[in-house]
Amino acid sequence: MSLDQETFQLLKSSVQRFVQERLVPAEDSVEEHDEVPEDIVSDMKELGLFGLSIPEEYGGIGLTMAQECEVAYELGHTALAFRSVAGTNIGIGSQGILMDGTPEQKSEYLPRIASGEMIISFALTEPDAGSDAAALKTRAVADGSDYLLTGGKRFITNAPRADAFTLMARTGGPGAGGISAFIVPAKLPGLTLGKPDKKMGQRGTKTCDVNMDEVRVPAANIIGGEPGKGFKTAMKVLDRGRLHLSAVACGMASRILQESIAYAQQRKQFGQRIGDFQLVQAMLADSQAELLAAWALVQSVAQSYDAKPFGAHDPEVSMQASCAKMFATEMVGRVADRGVQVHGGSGYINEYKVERFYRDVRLLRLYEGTTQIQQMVIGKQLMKRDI
Ligand code: COS
Repeated sequence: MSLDQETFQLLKSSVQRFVQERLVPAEDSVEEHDEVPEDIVSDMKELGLFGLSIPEEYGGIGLTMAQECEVAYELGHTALAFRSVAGTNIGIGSQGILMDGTPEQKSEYLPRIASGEMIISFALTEPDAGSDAAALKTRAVADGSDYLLTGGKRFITNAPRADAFTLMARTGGPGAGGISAFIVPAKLPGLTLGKPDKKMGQRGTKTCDVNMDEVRVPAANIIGGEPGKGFKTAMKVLDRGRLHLSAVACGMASRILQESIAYAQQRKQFGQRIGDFQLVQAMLADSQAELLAAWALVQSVAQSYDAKPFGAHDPEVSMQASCAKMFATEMVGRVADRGVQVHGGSGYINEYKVERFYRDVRLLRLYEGTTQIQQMVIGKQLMKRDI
């Protein structure tokens, strides 16, 4: 059950207000201290942001994908670290349980994830398995009614804050069919975290390695209760995540465009506003047109996503989600680059927001599948068409 339109519009305007009144003023503090303040995290929980995508029966808000994208677009209007705090609960951490979990797993975990009481991360990537996710090496060896997990995960978003992980490990032979998805509590003996990663941007976003040495996890924690299904669960989760990130990219492009227009309106050179020069207008115009195109694409793909049965794999929709991720994240890269250009020398100075947004958006083209992986997904699907 999704929210009715009127209630949804109220939620959307609360998020818009929250972004403008609470998050935007805290951007400099996040940049300086590399931390999202705890009182803001509490307010985000209160607003229901951690449970946007989780159905009401589990204590969430139960947005459709199209509605979730609209909220993600609003959250994209500020430093991306804020969204990231709730991002894995909304998306890649929780959705595997929601799509493929047993009724017991859903009722045990989803309410705590929806409220934000439990932070859940998604652990797929490893030092030798990034784009080639099916090559992951973390082993899960059966031992009575448990599995012993040994291996290392890399660049895991929210790992330093996580209470649990949706974690992919190999229970069977090589390739995708040998992978299972586990729910792994963070506080188990043998599970340790690496040092927080130092990143190019997105200060306040927390990532680190997760290392496991014979971590004992009950077999009952395999998502869906059946081994060998974890790769498909991960891919379905990523389809949804890719769409969510496309909406975030559009929101951030809109913010960068606003910053650029404001600068072009007040900065004077050669006796007039720089925005009155056609070469500056051309940059703004290109950004506006590309943003509109990307946002229309994201909304249309989100509707296709909502039209298929929840949790089912429709390769055409997966292909469309990859199109949205590729187009919107590449678009915001260009918009950020023009944003810096419109600001001239000031665009290279940290006190102007475009400098940090330029660094922040660079990650969007990398995580949850690089642009080249999206091209592969799209190309592979096109080659299956019977023309
Ligand atoms: N939903 C459900 N199932 C999917 C799927 C999807 N979106 N995509 C693929 N599958 C299934 C396939 O149907 C196939 O099942 P069968 O064996 O029953 O036919 C199985 O998964 C293996 O698929 P495929 O052969 O296409 O897997 P590949 O090893 O070629 O990998 C890519 C496909 C490259 C697309 C995948 O590894 C990928 O997305 N890599 C990027 C990982 C990523 O985004 N990492 C970021 C980490 S999270 S920040």
